[in-house]
Amino acid sequence: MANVAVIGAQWGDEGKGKIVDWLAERADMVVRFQGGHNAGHTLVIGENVYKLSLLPSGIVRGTPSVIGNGVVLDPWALKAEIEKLTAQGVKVTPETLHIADNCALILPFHRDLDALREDASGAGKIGTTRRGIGPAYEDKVGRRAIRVCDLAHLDDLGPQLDRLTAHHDALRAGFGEPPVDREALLAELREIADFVLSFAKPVWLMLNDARKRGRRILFEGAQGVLLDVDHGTYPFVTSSNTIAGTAAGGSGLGPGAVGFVLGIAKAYTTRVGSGPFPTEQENEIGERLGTRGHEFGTVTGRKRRCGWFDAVLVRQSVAVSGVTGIALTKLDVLDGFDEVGICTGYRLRGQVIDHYPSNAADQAAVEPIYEMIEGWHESTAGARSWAQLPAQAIKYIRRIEELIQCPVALVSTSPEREDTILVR
Ligand code: 2SA
Ligand code: MG
Repeated sequence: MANVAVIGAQWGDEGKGKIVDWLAERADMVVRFQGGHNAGHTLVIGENVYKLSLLPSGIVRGTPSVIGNGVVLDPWALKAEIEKLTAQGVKVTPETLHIADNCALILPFHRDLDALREDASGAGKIGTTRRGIGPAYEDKVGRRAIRVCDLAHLDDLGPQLDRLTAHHDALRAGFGEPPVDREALLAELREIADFVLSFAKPVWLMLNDARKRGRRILFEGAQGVLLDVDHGTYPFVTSSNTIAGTAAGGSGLGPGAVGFVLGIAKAYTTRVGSGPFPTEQENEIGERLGTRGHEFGTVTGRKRRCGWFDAVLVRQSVAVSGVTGIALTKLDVLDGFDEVGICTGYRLRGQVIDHYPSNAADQAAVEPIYEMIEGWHESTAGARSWAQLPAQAIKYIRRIEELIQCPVALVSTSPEREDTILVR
């Protein structure tokens, strides 16, 4: 089996957690390569539900798990998540968890800044998870970040800390906030340093070595392609590249390391946070999708916006992320609709277009063109074979494949791992 990268093909929450868990069994390692504890991956194993934000999903079953350099890491969130999992009976040890020593840290003032900006933005709000993700990436790219490896040298941070605090003090002053308390920050970091460092290493070495020995690596993407900082609905995006191309760079491997790219897409569309959403249904249809699909954020509990499947967007995700096959999830949520809609194109100021424009105003202005397909009244919940699917559901899947120009490789029909149909 080639290495697999699992990425979200929509706005996140496509059900990556379950698919990663399903694939983790066949992998020797699971690697997170971007994002931070803004992710929300839910795993249902028998009676137990595990909600992960930062840790790779492999951790629950004891598959060696890696947090790559492309991730921004909040040390306190890490500790809290490990403690929560430990209480659920999951063992997290330096043998099962490996953290890149060149990861940039999320610090308390990043979280503050994220919230201050969101609260001050009114209608221009991004709708972030308020975890400090954006500000932490800004400092990384601005060459001011404190990284995991620096935790071993807290007494020598001098000039780096000067640059970092000078930058934040100016920003904080703009919000009427006091300057960063350096001594308090250092004290907090000293307290948590050994805990984080116990998992830290140059994971690129470990991963390259694993590659040489033919170990199978599963790359676990977070969020989705439409939240990618370049390819997504900018500025309503997250602050990392979420496409499969990041799997290599975000973990310290060459581009050839990523073999099969599995894009996860819901059989309809959801979005949490602000920003354009052409197929959004602010009506009974959207309500019904949200209720049947339990569409609430894993991390923040926010209600997700819901709408019909947008084939234009998924086709674009397939292209920019190099998706080899799609896993279609939550098909059962569509059970019982008289008809289901698929967006096949857009109308923008009278012109028909077949892709999503880059400009934010154009993105907000497009009107979806729908193809309505007869629905099915049978239940698909828990179906485990193609033969158990109603004919109309199969028709729906085949039409999606045609429109997105990518085969559907898996269909998921419930949160349970076994309720998965392998199409080819
Ligand atoms: P941020 O916090 O800077 O990354 O927010 C920027 C945008 O990215 C969106 N975003 C997400 N969208 C869906 N799911 C995400 N993870 C959690 C989940 C979210 C939650 O799986 O449920 O619990 O609310 C996620 N993370 C970031 C975010 O909504 C902004 O639009
Ligand atoms: Mg999620």
